[in-house]
Amino acid sequence: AKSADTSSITYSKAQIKQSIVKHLHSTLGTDENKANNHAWWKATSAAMQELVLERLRTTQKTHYINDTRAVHYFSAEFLMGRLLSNNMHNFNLFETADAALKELGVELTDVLEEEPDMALGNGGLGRLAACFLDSLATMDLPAIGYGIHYEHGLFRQEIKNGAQIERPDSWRHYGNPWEICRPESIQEVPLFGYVETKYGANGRVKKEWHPGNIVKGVPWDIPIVGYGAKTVNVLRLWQSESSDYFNWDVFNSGGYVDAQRENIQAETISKVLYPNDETRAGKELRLIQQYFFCACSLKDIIRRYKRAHGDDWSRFSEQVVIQLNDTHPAIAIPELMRILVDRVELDWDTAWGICTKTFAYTNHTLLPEALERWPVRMIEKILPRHIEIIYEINHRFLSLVEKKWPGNNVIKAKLSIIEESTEKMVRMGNLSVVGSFAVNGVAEIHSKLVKENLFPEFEALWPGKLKNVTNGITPRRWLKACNPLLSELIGKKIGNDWPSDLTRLNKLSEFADNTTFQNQFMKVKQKNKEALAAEIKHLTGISVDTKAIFDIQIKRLHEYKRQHLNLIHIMALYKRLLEDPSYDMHPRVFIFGAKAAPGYTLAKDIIFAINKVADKINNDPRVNHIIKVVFLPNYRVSLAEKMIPAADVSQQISTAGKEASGTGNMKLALNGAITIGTLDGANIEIAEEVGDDNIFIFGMTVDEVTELSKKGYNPFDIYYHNNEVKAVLDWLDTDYFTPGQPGALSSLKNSMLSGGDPYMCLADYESYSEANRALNIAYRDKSRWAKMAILNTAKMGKFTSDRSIADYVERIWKLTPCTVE
Ligand code: DL6
Repeated sequence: AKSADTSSITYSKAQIKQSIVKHLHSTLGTDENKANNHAWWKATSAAMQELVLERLRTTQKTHYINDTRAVHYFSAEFLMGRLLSNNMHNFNLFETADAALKELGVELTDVLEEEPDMALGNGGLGRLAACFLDSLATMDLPAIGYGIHYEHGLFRQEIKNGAQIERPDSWRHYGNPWEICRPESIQEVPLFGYVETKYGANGRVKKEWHPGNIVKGVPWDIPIVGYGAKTVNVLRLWQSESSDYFNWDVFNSGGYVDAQRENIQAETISKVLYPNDETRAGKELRLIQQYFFCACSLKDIIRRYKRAHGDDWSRFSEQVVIQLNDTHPAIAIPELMRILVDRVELDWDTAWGICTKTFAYTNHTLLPEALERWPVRMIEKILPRHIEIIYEINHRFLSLVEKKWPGNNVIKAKLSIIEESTEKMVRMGNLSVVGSFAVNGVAEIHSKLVKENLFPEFEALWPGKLKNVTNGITPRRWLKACNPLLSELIGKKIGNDWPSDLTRLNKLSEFADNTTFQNQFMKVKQKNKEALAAEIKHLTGISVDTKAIFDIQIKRLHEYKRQHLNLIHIMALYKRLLEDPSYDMHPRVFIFGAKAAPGYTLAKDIIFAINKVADKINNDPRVNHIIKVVFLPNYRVSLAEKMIPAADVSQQISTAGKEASGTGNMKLALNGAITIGTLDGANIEIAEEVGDDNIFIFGMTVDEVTELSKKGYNPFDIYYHNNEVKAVLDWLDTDYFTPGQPGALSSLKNSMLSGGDPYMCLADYESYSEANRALNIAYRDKSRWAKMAILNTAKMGKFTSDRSIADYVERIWKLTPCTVE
C-alpha cells in the first residue's frame, strides 16, 4: 500500500506564529501575556484548522467534480483521541509549529496535553474506525465516516481505594476547535407511531408510516487529514435535538411542560456512549441511537447522490458503498429498503437489488453475548414499518433457504432473521449477512471461525461472500507521532518513507545483529521508559525502576482477555520471591491500563484485585526492588500513546478463539515490545511475521480449547494438582491483600473454580508460567533481546491500516483513489 508522503502545504515558522497569535487575539479574545496553555492549544488548533479547512474545501470540490464512488463507514464508535498533534504531523508541520511556539515562550508538549481525548468509543472497534479514516484520507480515497455526536464519550475512570469509579467525560465542555456544525444539512428522523396500509389506483399496496415523534439530527463535521495533507475527508457525527415542528404542536395545545420533556428526551439520544461493547445493553435508547444515526446518514447520502444523479436510482450502488462496522448500524438495511420502496416507490426486487449491492458488514466478535438481538416487540414499537420490512426480507430469504435445503426446518430456524425464542428476537447478524454483498472477519483465524462456526450455512448459500480483512493500525499515530525518538532513529537508518509504506521497516532487519544499532534502539527504549516512569510517578505516586522489564497489558477489562491470568501469575512470582529471596528473576514492572463496563461486576473486581495486590507488593520491602505493579487510571488513546513506546513486553493472553483480532498487539510490537501471547486473533499473524524466535507463544490453540470444552473442563483438577495455583487462589480468600476484609478478592477465585473458569485461565497457567520463565531468560541476554525488539518493529509492515484499507478496496469496496491537487 503506497500513500502520500510529503505535505502539499508549505508554511513557514513565521506564518504559523503569526496565525497562532492572530487566533489568540481574534478567535479567543486574549493575548500572549494572559493566555494559559488551554488558550494556546485552542489558538494553535485554530491556526491548523485554517489549513485543514482549505484542504477540505478543495477535496470536496474535487470529489464532486469527479463524481467519485465513496465508502461510507457507519460506526456507532469512533475513538479519535487527540487531533492537534496528529494533524500537525500529517501536514508535516510538527517541528515548525514546535519552533514557532518556542519563540512565543510556549512548550508544544504542554499545549498538546490540554486537548481532551475524543473518546467516542469503547475500545478496539472504535479505534479501528479511527485508524481506517486516517488511512482512507492518506490513500486519497473518497470516504466519509458516519456516527453519533455523543455529548459524553466513554466515562473517565478514577480509582478510589482500589476500585473503579466512573465519572462523566465532557470532551467538548469548553468547545472543540475541530468540529464544524452544519445546520444546512439537518435531517429529521421519525420514530414510533403506526403504519397505514393504502391501496393505490393501480392496485398497488402502499404503506405509510405515521410517526409519533420526529427528532432532528444536527451534523457536526470533524475533518480527517490524511498523511501528506492532500486529501481531507470528513467524519460526520449526528447530534439529536427536538424538532421544532413537534414542540410547536405540543406547546400550542398547552403542554408547556410536556414540550420541555420531549426536548430532553430528544436530546437524550446523543447524550451518552454506551460503555459496553461486549454485551447487549437491552435498552430502547440504544436501538433508537442506532436508528437515529443510520437514518440521518442515509438521508445525507441520498441528498448528495440526488444532487448528482437526480431520480436515476440505477447508479446508486455504483456510487455508494456502506460499510457496517459490526451490527450496530444494521438497521440501515431495512431503512434503505423503506426509503426505496415506500418513498421512491421502487418495486421490492429492484430496491433489494440496490440494497444488497450497497451494504457490506464487518463482524468483530464471536462472543454470543455480543451478537446483537433486538426484541421484535421493541422494534415494532419504535420502528413499526421496519419490523414489517424485516419480516418481508426474512420471508423471501427463507424461500431461498427452502430451495437450497428443501424441508429442512432446522437450518431454516438457525438462519432465520427472526429467532423464535420465548420472546421473538431479530438477529442483527443474520440481517447483516442477508442484506450485504460482503461480510468480513478481522483476522485470518477469526474470519475462518466466522465461516466455519458462526455462519457456515451462509457460506454454503453464497460461496465467497465471507471474507477476511486483517485489521491494521495507522503508523502515523502509533509510531511516528507517539514515538519521536524511535521514528528519528529509523529515519536515520532507512530513510523517512516508512510512514506511508510500512513494509519498508523490513530494511531494519539487516541491522538486527548490529551492536551499534542494537544499542541505539535500546537507548531509545530506555528514554521512553524513563518518560513513562515519570508519568507513572505523576499519576500514581509509584516509583519504578527503569532498568526493570516494562511489562504492559492495556485493553478493555474482560474475562476473555484474562487480566486475571496475568494477576495470578504476578502473585505466584511474589510468592516465589517470599519463599526464596534468591529466586532468579529480572526486575519487572507490571503495568495495566483498562476500563471495565460499569455493570460488569467481575471485571471491576479484577481491577480492584490488581490494585490491592499492587498495594501490597509495592510496599513490601522484601520484593519491591524486584516486582512492582502499576494500574494506570483512565486508560485512553492519549495514555496509550505514552505507554506503548515504553513497553518491553506486550501481554496478549486471551483464550484462543475469543479475541477477534486485537490491535494493541500490533501497536506494541511496532514499537519494539515482545509479545507474550496465545495463538489467538492477529497474534497468529504477528507470530508468522516475526518468527517463533521473536515472540513467546503459550497456551492452548483454538482446536485444543474446543476439544477441552467438549471433553469437559474441570478447573478443580488443576487446582488440586498444581500447588502454586492452589496456594495463589487460596491467598485470594485471605485478608493478606485486603487487611481486615477477608474474602474481598474471593470472587476471582470463585470465577476460576466453582464458576467453571469459563475462559480457562487455569488450563493455560502452567504454559503461561513457562513462557514467562523463557522471557525472563531472554531479557537477561541484552543483545538477544535487542535483536528481538528490532525484528518486531521491522516485521510489522503487514499491520499498517493502509494495507487493511487496500484489502477492503480490492476485496470489497472497489474504490479508486482521487488525487486532490
Ligand atoms: O476489530 C476491532 C476489534 C478487535 O481487534 C477486537 O479483537 C475485538 O474484540 C473488537 N470487538 C468489539 C466487539 N464489539 N462489538 N460488538 O469491540 O474489535
